[in-house]
Formats: sequence, C-alpha cells, structure tokens
Amino acid sequence: MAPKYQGVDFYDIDGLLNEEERAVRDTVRAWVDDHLMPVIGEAYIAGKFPKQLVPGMAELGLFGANLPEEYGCAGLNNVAYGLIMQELERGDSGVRSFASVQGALVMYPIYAFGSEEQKKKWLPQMASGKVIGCFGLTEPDYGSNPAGMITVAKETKDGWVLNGAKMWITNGSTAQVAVVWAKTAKDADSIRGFVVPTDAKGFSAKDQKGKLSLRASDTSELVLQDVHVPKDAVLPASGGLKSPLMCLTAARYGIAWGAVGAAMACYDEAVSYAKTRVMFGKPIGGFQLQQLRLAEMLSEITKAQLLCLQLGRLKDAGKSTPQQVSLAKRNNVSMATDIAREARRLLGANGILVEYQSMRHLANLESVYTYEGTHDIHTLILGQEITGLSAFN
Ligand code: TGC
Ligand code: FAD
Repeated sequence: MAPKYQGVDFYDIDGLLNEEERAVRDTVRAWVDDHLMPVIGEAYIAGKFPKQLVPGMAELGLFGANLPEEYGCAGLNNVAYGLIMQELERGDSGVRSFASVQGALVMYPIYAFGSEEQKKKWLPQMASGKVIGCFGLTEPDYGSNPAGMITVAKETKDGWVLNGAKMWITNGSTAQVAVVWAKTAKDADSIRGFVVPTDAKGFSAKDQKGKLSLRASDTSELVLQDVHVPKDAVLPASGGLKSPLMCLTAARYGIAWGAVGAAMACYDEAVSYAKTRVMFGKPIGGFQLQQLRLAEMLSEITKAQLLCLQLGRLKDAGKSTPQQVSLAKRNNVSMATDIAREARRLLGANGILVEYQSMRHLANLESVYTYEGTHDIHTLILGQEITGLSAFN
C-alpha cells in the first residue's frame, strides 16, 4: 500500500535504504496516516493513550521489532527499527513512547538478561500486544542519578520481597508486567532487574495527573509494598547499573530516530501553511523571514536523518557506542524541539490549536528532552567521552 505522505527527503536518503527498510517504513507510514492521525488529537485532549491502536501495532510487528523471530518478534535490522520509531513519532511522541517502552525497555531486558523460560513466557505475548509492560528505574529522589535508588529486593527462602517507589513510569497503570530495578545490597553493583506481575499483592500504580506534555501517554507512580515474587522473577544475567543503562541505550537509539519523525511532521505542516496562508497580499512563504525558518528546518532535518542512518548502520555492524547514541538523542531531540517551536510560530494563532500538530509535538518534545537522560546528562556523557573527565558530581 503506497503511503499518502511522501516524507521529507532532500538528500535522497531513500536511495540508501534497502527494499525491506523502505517497505517497513512505508507500511508504518500508511498505518500512521490511516489509524493514528484520525484519533490522536482527541486522545491528546483526553489525556489518555489511545489503546485501541495496540492490536494494529502488534499485527504490524512493531513491538520489539529488532528482536529475533524465534520469540515471535519481527527480526528486523536496526535501521528498519529506527524507521518504525520515526514514523510512529511523526504521529505522536506518546505513541512512539509506548512502542519504545514495550520493545526496548521491557522486551529487550527480558531478551538480554532473562532465562530461556522467561523469554519464552513473556516475549511472544508482548510482541502480540496481549501483555503490556512498563520499566521502573526512576524514583522520586533519583532521576538522573539512578545509582542512588532506594528500592530494595530482599532474598527469602522461596523468592524475593520488593519494597520501594518508582516515579514517572510510562504505561505504569496499564501494564500487566513491570521490569523493576532494585538493589539487593547497599551498592549500585547489587542492582538487579525483576519481572513483576502488576497484579502481585502490594503492587499499585497511580496515574500522574496534570501533565501538559505527552498527554496521549499514561504515566504513573508505582508503589511496591512487601511485594513477594518467586525466585525465578529475577533476570538472571542482570547485575549492576550497567544492565538498566544498556536498556536505556537501546531506547535512546529509537528516540533519536523518533525525534526526526516529529520534526518532519512539523516541517510539513509549516511548508503547507506557508504556501497557503495569505497575508499582506501574498502567501507568507513568499516572505524572506519565513523562508529562513523553512530553510533552517530542512537543513537540520537532513543532517539528523543522515546521523540516524549512519548510527543504525554502525549498530547493525555491532560497532555503535552508548556515547554515539547519546550524541544522536541529544542533537535530534533538541533539533526537533526547535523546529516544532518555529513551525508553531509560523502558523500564527492557528499554531496553538489541536487541529494542527506543531504545538502538540512541541509540548511532547519537552518530555522527550527530559526522559531517557536529560539533554544536560547527555552533554555530560559527551563531555566525559571527549575529556576523559567526569563532571557528574
Ligand atoms: P557509570 O559508572 O558511568 O556506569 C556504570 C556502568 O554502566 C556502563 N554504562 C553504560 N552501559 C550501557 N549503556 C550506557 N548508556 C551506559 N552508561 C554507562 C559503564 O561503562 C559502567 O560499566 P562497568 O562495567 O564499569 O560497571 O554510572 P553512573 O552512576 O556514574 O551514571 C552515569 C549516568 C549519569 C550517565 C547515568 O546514570 C544516566 O544515564 N542517567 C540518566 C538516567 C536516565 O536516563 N533515566 C531514564 C529512565 S527510563 C525513561 O526515561 C523512559 S522514558 C519512556 C520512553 O523511552 O519513551
Ligand atoms: P532531575 O534528575 O532531578 O534533574 C533536574 C534538572 O537537573 C534537569 O535539568 C537535569 O538535567 C539537571 N541535572 C541533574 N543532574 C545534573 C548534573 N550532574 N549536572 C548538571 N545538571 C544536572 N523513568 C522510568 O524509569 N521509566 C519510564 O517509563 C519513564 N517514563 C517517563 C515519562 C515521562 C513523560 C517523563 C517526563 C519521564 C519519564 N521517566 C521514566 C523519568 C525520566 O527518565 C526522568 O524524569 C529523567 O531521567 C530526569 O530525572 P528527574 O525528572 O528526576 O530530573
């Protein structure tokens, strides 16, 4: 099915993609236009994730799409996976978030650190969207510095008992399963991941109210009060802060691509508006000031697209580093936020309406700027890589 939307592609990046990558992108592109775009404005105003989209996303294989087919996943390469994230976020960051959390933050740790039994039990059900997951790392007092977490898991005769609270957890109130990170002793090296069914006694989730950003996504606080889980709830190969940080690298990679999608949506909206809105007797796109805006947008999007593609090729070759992922997340989210703001301004008063997209993307991108490592934290990660000196504390 040919998508209606043709995309921003000033440098023929399409020509650098293989047939499968293009086909995946076009399929998701058409699905976003047909199924996501008609409902997203209403979901955003209602402040709820449009969960009726989940079966369609699962059918297209969008959950954990770069994980192997033997576990019910699509087994795509990382460029195709990135293109999925780009197209989803062209629709809405909250919908991309849903897929990121499900795939990179819940399915990936089960795949990377889980036992064969855990993989067989959870991955096919999550790929098919029958089970929704959430990822509990952040705590009320430990956001950028998860090493300080106070959630604990105490080993007992027949399992583990978890106590603590997690904050800002995407899908927290809708998930059937949570990957919860907890200390098994005092130090960060003792951090381990636990697969916790959300109907376990002592587990509760409460939605965060009053969000002015990422409104079409459910965000919750998790409380774990004497939650008993069996011995095999621990992810056996997890150990130390490095394990959750590896998950973050997987998710940040998708976000770098996703941000390009949000920027593309805003650019398209701005171009179309500039050509049709007449003021002082001619389309506003005929004024130099607006052309500067559009030229800057196109330049930044093109650079970000090339950055993502090379990062994806490096990842597929097993050569990408967490620091390269940080650079892409930091650059692309900042770029997309700037473009969304400029597009909104170009649209004048109409730019503040939900019927248009730019303001929704702008508000969403403020969350994306903060989660998965704030812009500042990625600056410090790069600073450390460049100088060999840590400036975190
Ligand atoms: P540090 O001593 O630097 O590292 C501990 C160990 O981990 C290794 N490592 C990484 N490995 C893989 N990927 C990464 N990104 C890694 N960063 C570090 C490191 O080499 C070391 O390994 P080893 O073998 O020596 O033990 O740890 P630190 O405590 O100094 O922390 C560093 C810092 C500040 C960069 C890290 O804590 C950090 O990234 N903080 C930001 C927290 C964050 O991003 N939270 C996100 C929560 S989840 C979320 O937001 C989901 S949003 C929903 C959505 O995705 O849509
Ligand atoms: P803080 O760490 O308190 O930072 C506050 C400010 O201080 C920021 O500007 C930061 O950049 C700055 N700062 C912090 N440390 C330094 C430093 N060393 N040097 C200079 N400046 C510094 N978490 C999960 O675990 N799972 C999820 O599913 C999830 N989903 C989320 C969804 C949404 C919508 C949002 C907004 C957040 C989500 N998060 C999730 C949490 C997110 O990862 C954290 O908000 C983020 O890591 C920042 O933590 P914080 O909000 O506590 O900010």
